[in-house]
Amino acid sequence: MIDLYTYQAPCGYKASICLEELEMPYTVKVVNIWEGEQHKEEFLQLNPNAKIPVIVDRETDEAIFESCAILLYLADKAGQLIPPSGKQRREVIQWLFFQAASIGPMLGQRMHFAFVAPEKIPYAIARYTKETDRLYNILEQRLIEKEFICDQYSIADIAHFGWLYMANQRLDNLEHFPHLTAWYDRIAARSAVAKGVTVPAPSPFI
Ligand SMILES: N[C@@H](CCC(=O)N[C@@H](CS)C(=O)NCC(=O)O)C(=O)O
Repeated sequence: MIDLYTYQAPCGYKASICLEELEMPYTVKVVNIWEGEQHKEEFLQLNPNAKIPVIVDRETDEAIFESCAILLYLADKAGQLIPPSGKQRREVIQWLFFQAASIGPMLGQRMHFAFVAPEKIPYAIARYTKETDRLYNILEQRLIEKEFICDQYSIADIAHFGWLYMANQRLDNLEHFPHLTAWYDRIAARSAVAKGVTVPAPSPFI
C-alpha cells in the first residue's frame, strides 16, 4: 500500500495518474499547500523541500519526494511504464529529466507571472512564454512521428501531462502545436488520467 501526500497541483497529478495507471492501491493524504501544511514538521520529515507530492511505501516505510523520482519508483516497483533496461529505458529517463528540469519549472514561472504575481511584469510574461513555446516546439518536433514521447506510453508522458494539463486550463498555449495537441488529447482520453486529475479533487484552475 502506498500513502500519497498530495494536493490539487500538477506535480501531485503526476503521482496520482501513475498510481491509477498501475492500479496500485493507495491512500490519499491531503496537504493543503495554500494553507502552508507543507511547512509542518511532520511533512518536512518526509520532504525537506516542503513540496508535494511525496509517497511512503508502507511495505518498506520508504519515503520518496520529487515527482519524477516517484514515477520512476512506482514504475520500477510495478515493472510497467518504463523498459527494464537498455537504451529505451535511458531514453525514458532522459525525457523525465527534461520535464523535471525544463517543462515543469518554466511552465510554473509562466503560470505564476500570468496569474499569481501581484503585478503584471511584461518582461517576465514574455520571457517565460517564449521559453515554454521553445520547449513545446521540441516536443512538437518529436511527436510528428511518434504517438508518445518515447516508443511506448510511459512515465515520460505522465510527467509531461501534469503541467500541460494545468497550463491548458488557463492558457491557449497549445494552439500552434498540432502534434503536441493530438498527444495531449490522446493522454487526456485515458481513463486512469481522467481519474488521476481528480485526486484529491479537481484543480482550482478549472
Ligand atoms: N520538483 C518538484 C516540484 C514540486 C512542487 O513544486 N510542488 C508544488 C505543487 S506542484 C508545491 O508543493 N508547492 C508548494 C510550495 O511551493 O510551497 C517535484 O517535481 O516534485
